Amino acid sequence: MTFEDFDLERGYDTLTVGDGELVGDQKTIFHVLSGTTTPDLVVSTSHQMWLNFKTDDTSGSLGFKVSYEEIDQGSCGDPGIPAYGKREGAGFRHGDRLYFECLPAFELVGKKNITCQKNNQWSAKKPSCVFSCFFNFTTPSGVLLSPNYPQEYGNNMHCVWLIITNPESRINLAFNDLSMEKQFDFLSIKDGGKH
Ligand SMILES: [Ca+2]
Repeated sequence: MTFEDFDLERGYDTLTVGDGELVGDQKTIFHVLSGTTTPDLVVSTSHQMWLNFKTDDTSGSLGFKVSYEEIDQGSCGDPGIPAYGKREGAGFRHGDRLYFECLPAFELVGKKNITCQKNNQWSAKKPSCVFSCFFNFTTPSGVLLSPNYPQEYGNNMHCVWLIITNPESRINLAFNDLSMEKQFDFLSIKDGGKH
């Protein structure tokens, strides 16, 4: 079972996921999910799994999109590849290990490698790749993101990026998606490398 979109009213609306056939059985609960935090995937111990979605009397949210797929006994399932990252190792079976790396300008947050354990669960979540707050770009083209994009950026940050291209060239900067709190958060762009 993998989570594609997930946004429930934090603390009030919940999706509970459990193992086996006994809906609501406390002993079989894998996760009680709320807000926007999800596991990479959930793997059952047998051929049955249950979901219990509960909302309170006010305030909705975007909701969720979860998909499931039948997999072999002895597999931990495909945990996916982090956005802006790479993965090595192809097996998802007991004892198999996956190695992760992030693209240049991204920092890996979490575990660099994870192992498929006997209980059909990975030893950890796959890591995420977060855009660095300081980076010098020297390639002819590139993409800059606010740290955590497309999630919200953090508080009290001060990031500096420098773009250095071929001395005979100029630089064309295009904005694809910009959403910042007016007046309090700034993005300044300067020419010539002097701040
Ligand atoms: Ca609600």
